[in-house]
Amino acid sequence: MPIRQWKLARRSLPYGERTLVMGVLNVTPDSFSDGGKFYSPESAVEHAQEMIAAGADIIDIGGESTRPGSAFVSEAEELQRVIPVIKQLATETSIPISVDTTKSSVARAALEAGAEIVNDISALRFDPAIADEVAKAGAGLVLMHSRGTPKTMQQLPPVADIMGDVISGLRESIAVAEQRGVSQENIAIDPGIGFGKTAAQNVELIAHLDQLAREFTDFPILIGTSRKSFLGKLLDNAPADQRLNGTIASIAASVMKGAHIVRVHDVKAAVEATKVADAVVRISKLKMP
Ligand code: 9MG
Repeated sequence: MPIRQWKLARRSLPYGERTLVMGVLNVTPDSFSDGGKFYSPESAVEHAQEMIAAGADIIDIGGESTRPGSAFVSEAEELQRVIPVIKQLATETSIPISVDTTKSSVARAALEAGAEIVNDISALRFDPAIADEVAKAGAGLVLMHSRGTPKTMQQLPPVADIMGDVISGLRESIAVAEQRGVSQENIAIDPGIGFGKTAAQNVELIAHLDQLAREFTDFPILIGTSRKSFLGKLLDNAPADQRLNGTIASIAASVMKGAHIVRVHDVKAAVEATKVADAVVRISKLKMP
C-alpha cells in the first residue's frame, strides 16, 4: 500500500503503512460505552496516558455525548469539559490530539489549546464555520457521515441506498470544507457507523468499505465500530461492555476492506488486532496481479 500523509496542525501523520489507532476519551457524564468514568479532568488525562502507553496514535476527546437520543450540550459546558483536558494532555504528550465537536467555537478553543484535529460527526452540517477554524489552524478535519442529529437519527426512516447516501453526503461536505479553505490533504472521511443507519446497513458499510476507498482515493478512511449497538444486535443483545470480541472482528474486517484509522475504546486489543490484520493485508496486496 502506498504511504501517504494526513496533514495536521503541526505535523503530518503517515497512513497506509499500518492502521492508526485513535483512542476514545469521553469527558461526558453519560457516555454510553464507558459509563462516564473519565469525567474529571484528572481521571481523563490519566486514562489518555493509559491509552497512549497501550499504543494509541491519536486521542479523540469529546465533551458532548453522541449516543443515540442524546441532547446537545451548551457551548460553555462543552468548553469546560474538554479544554482543561486538552491543555493538560498537550503539555504531557507528543501524540496528536483530536477534538470531537460540532461547534466552531469549541473547535477554535480546542485548536488554541493544543488539539491538531477536529472530528466533526456532522461533517459540517451543523456548523460549517468549523471549516474556517480548521483552515486557519492548518488542522486535520474528520468528516463523518451522519443523518439527522444524535437525538433524532435512530427515528429517521432508513435510506434505500446507504452507500450512495454516504458517498454523496461526504462529497458535499468535502466541497464545503474546500470552499472554506481546508486543503484536501487535511481531510479524513468516515462512513459514520451507527449514525442514522440500520444494523444491516452498518454491516453493509463495513463490507463495502473498499468501494468507499475507491471513490475517495486521496483521503484517509477512519471508521468507528467500537462497542456500537449493531454489534449488540449481532451478539444476542450483548450490552456495550460485552462487545469487545465483536468490536475486534469488525476492526479486522474494516482493515481488510481498506480502513486507515480505527476509533476505539479498547486500545490494546485494537493495536494487536490491527497488527495482525495489517500483516494479512500486506501479503494479500503483494500477491495481487
Ligand atoms: C464521536 N464519534 C462517535 N462515533 C464515531 C465514529 O464512528 N467516527 C467518528 N469520526 N467519530 C465518532
